[in-house]
Amino acid sequence: MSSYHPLTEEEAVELAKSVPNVLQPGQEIVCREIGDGNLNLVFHVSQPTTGASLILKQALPYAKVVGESWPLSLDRARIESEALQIQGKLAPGLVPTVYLYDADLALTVMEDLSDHVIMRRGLMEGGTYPKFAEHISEFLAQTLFFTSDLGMNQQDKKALVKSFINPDLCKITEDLIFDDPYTNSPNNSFDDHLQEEAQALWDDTALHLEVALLREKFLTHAQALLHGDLHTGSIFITPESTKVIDPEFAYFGPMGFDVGAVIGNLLLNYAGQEQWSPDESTRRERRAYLLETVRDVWTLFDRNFRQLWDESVMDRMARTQGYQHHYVRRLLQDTVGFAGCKMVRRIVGLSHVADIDKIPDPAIRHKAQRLALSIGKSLILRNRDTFSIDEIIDVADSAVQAARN
Ligand code: SR1
Ligand code: MG
Repeated sequence: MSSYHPLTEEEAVELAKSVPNVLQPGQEIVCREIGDGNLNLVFHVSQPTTGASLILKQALPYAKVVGESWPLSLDRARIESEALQIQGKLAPGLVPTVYLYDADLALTVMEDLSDHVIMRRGLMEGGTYPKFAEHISEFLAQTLFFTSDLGMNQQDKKALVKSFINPDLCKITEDLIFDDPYTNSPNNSFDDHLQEEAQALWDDTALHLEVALLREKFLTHAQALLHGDLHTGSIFITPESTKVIDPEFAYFGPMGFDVGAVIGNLLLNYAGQEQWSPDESTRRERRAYLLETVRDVWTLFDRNFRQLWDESVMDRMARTQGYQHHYVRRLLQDTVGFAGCKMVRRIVGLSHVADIDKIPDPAIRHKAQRLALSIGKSLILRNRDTFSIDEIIDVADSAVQAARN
């Protein structure tokens, strides 16, 4: 019989003590439940006298953000710990170290990253991260290339696809990102002042066609092992270090979904800059910095991915002249479409982002929301016609200009 139950802080301490070589015996231990996400319990266990600490993350059998009426499989804890281990091998130093996984308790014990900040918070506070684009593009290129049919044995890949079947978490994405925002769904949640913009989303059939095509890719295109929820709240950061956390949504899907998540979330912060920059000139600089980061993320990813392809591709047919060009172009187009979907869902869907929702003045918040929707919709509408990352920068720039006029 399973011994699963939600842990108390006292039990978390006992489990933490069982991890070899972290906490020292006989010293005071402090434990706090710090989970502020949508789904899990997170315990921070530390030892003030030695400075040692670790994190225990336990899956709950339902979505915490909604309650027990939304059951969720505990298997996501296995998926998360296995994904972290694969990503740790492919992108060393860019994910936390996993110390232990307990299947019965749906528990992963891992490295504490409290010396980092959550990137979403860091960006809202005006932080700059000169290594971010290099790190995240390496993470993306390594993890996506080497879990795809390009970079791994294709029969082994099929076995891996099987062990990353993640129906409950995929269903969240299928509904919250690719369905609810485009209809009057009870799951949606938005400020009253957005009623007109929401109605426009529900009525826009050209937009629906693009979202349906992107949704189809998410449902059917088992291209590589994705992180699956790579927003700026899933990234711990300092100016020197980047750590990707929380891959519980991992499954085999379209690569552009991960790349687009990063870009869409940078652009959500960009949309909120009237709040997060104190004056016009800082705002201009800040927006330029964010757009430069968007450009660098794609450009470095593109370079790394092509280099891995040239050096390590497993598939003879993938060496066919012109194929790489075609593949990477489709990957950019998917990235653009998924980035747009990620933006729209955070404005009208169930789960929002602090970059926008923490704007206290409703008029400034409304402007930020409209800007995010305008950029998001443009990205979705033009995804299949995009040939360069510069076009995305132009979309974001023009949306700001249009909002001024
Ligand atoms: C019910 S879960 C809502 C959202 O939280 C996660 O971080 C994912 O982004 C998901 O869509
Ligand atoms: Mg998460």
